[in-house]
Amino acid sequence: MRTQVAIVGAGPAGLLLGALLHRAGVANVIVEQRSADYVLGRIRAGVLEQVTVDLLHEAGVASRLQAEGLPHDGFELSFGAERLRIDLRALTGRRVTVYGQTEVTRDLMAHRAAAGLATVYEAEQVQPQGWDGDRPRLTWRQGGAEQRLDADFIAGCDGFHGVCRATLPAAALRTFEKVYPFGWLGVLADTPPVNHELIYGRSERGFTLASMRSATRSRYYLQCPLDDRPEAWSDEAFWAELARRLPPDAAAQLVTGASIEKSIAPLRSFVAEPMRFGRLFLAGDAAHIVPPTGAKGLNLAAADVGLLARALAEHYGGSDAGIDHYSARALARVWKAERFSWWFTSLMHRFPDTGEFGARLQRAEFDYLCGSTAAQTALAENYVGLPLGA
Ligand code: RFL
Ligand code: PHB
Repeated sequence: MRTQVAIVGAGPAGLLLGALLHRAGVANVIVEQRSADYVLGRIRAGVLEQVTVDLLHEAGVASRLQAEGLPHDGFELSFGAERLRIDLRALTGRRVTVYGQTEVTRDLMAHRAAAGLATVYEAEQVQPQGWDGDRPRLTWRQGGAEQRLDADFIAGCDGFHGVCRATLPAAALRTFEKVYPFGWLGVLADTPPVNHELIYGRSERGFTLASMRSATRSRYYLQCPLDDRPEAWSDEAFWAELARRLPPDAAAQLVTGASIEKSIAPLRSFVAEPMRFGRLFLAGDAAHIVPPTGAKGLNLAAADVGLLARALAEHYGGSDAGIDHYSARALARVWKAERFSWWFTSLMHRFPDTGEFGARLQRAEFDYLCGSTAAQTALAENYVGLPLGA
């Protein structure tokens, strides 16, 4: 088999890259190690920046998003019982859209199938090869047979645990990492959300986030110890703990019900530099991870592939400037999102090691936000997302 761009991974980064390249007339094949149902079963992001929504429009995959996505003009922070609304629209003129990663992925998969584009699922032992020369290719095993895809370029969109970054020689790569001493326990339930906008809450008992997927489906998170297990939490225990961490007037609105998903995610900041190695490019979680507090992970993945699709289309139009600048351009924006996600995580969580001094600094930061339009604007402009060229 031969194509122009071989994409590893059918998560949001790989699927959106495939759709954008197809729009630009660049042939591509996606090779994914899991089944489509497995990919759709992962409950992850919920908030899309305008840059991401614009890229989905550009790819021709935004009709359901436009009909069903919930535009949000603001969100709330709470510190104990105190609440502060961040008015995104008034502070930045922009908004975010609440639409689940599962739905984005489903729309991209349907679009890909309708366009007749090749996606190989359940590929075993995927290996990128020849990326440092001029004959890149992917090999994998399927049904006991060795398969091979020759390409001009390989796009590593295979997430944090993927094979592309792992294949690179250690000397070619610099990595930066911060692991946080807690995780997020998430619950999805078919109950109306506690508030019409998201609430990011700091309480004495730890962080909580009240989010949603629709007017009838809520998504909640609780900061939890790293060694906690979802099976250790009954639904009743989860709802009781959530009610203790939400501001009391929001907790009074809580509607409980059976959970339809419960999982724990560790929190990590990670960047690998550079994001290009000869004819191999990294994009999305394959190159960087942010803690979910700023809702930046999926949005960064979309921004990366927006830049990469443009760069590859330019290559086939005769200019290599885009692919030569891809890594530096993407990383400049990635580091700003890393900073913001780290800052927002640091403000809102209980840290076991910073004691009362750390807690007082968090309190002072919250008070500063309450009293300063400048501080609120800085938060809001990062939350709605920096422009693609930032
Ligand atoms: P993905 O989604 O991990 O997809 C990578 C794909 O590659 C496949 N793969 C391989 N395929 C072939 N060969 C191999 N050797 C392979 N190894 C792996 C995998 O099976 C998979 O299908 O990465 P991608 O596409 O870069 O997308 C990144 C996003 O998924 C991620 O950043 C977000 O989910 C992060 N995130 C959030 N981001 C936001 O923008 N807003 C949010 O509100 C938000 N909330 C979250 C989140 C992540 C969370 N968790 C669980 C980590 C909330 C949570 C709880
Ligand atoms: C979610 O709805 O899953 C969600 C929303 C905002 C975040 C993280 C996750 O910051």
